[in-house]
Amino acid sequence: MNTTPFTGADTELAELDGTHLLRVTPEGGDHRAWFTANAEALRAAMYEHAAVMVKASGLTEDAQLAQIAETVGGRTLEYNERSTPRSRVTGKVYTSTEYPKDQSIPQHNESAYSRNWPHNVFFYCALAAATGGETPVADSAAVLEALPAQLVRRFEEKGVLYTRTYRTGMGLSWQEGFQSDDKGYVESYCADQDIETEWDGDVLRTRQRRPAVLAHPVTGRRVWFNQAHLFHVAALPEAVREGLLEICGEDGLPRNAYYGDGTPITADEIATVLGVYEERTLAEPWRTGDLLMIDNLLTSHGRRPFTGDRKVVVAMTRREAA
Ligand SMILES: O=C(O)CCC(=O)C(=O)O
Repeated sequence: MNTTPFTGADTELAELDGTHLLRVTPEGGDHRAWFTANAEALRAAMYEHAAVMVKASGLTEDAQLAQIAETVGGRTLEYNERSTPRSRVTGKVYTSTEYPKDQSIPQHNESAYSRNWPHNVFFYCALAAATGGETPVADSAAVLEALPAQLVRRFEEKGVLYTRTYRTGMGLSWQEGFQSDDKGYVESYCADQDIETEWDGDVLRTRQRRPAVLAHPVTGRRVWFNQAHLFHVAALPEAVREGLLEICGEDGLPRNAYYGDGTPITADEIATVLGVYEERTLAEPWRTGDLLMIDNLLTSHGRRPFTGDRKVVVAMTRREAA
């Protein structure tokens, strides 16, 4: 693919086992004019390298992230069909996942369990942590290539079955997951998205089958694109897993993953997937003012633990015609 050149910026490529991150440092001046002039170059760089970090982006307000995301990525999305806690900051700009600072967030492609996954995700670092808190990336095509062929074949043939139990006080409630208090709306959304539902009073169980591997609509690259390793009960720390299984039973876990035909994915298979991600993960330190933009199909992202205060906000986009 031909890379469109940037104007008014220095670029530098970081690479690790097939994962790329292009650092772009604008020369300064009017940041909106720079993003507008370089929108095509940024899109081309995301197709080529999957992840682009604009250092010292010139953004000073959270709301500006939505403007940049629209200029570069297209229509900004609401965070619907949620799987993690996030809060709206302003408009369609949200906090990144609000997990305790001493925990990592494993690599994942945003909303891969949903049909409405974003094409691009834009992260703006409004405040860098004292230590840690990187948002690592791992190339989804490199991950696919590195996984054992038999495992990929099984996942590709069967797909992934995501199961969820929404209840208040353990994981997300259905009201938070679907951003509505209206059971009728949730029913029609789920029917429309091929999500099976089962109500038990105010507890909602859902099941949805989704592919494990996709082809990128523009580059054609085949990518590992699922959240089986995030949803699977084996991904939880042992004490949490044992506790949850005792309280909820396997059928009532806040979330879990199986092969698409309902057969179990083993803990060893999940460990293999997590190991392959780990080896291909590139973590660029944040400085306040940096902006990371990713192609959500071509790369996963996660979060490293951190100390001190940290604020990273997110905007997600979809291109109309892809
Ligand atoms: O806070 C971050 O850097 C990213 C968190 C994350 O993985 C997410 O919000 O999906």
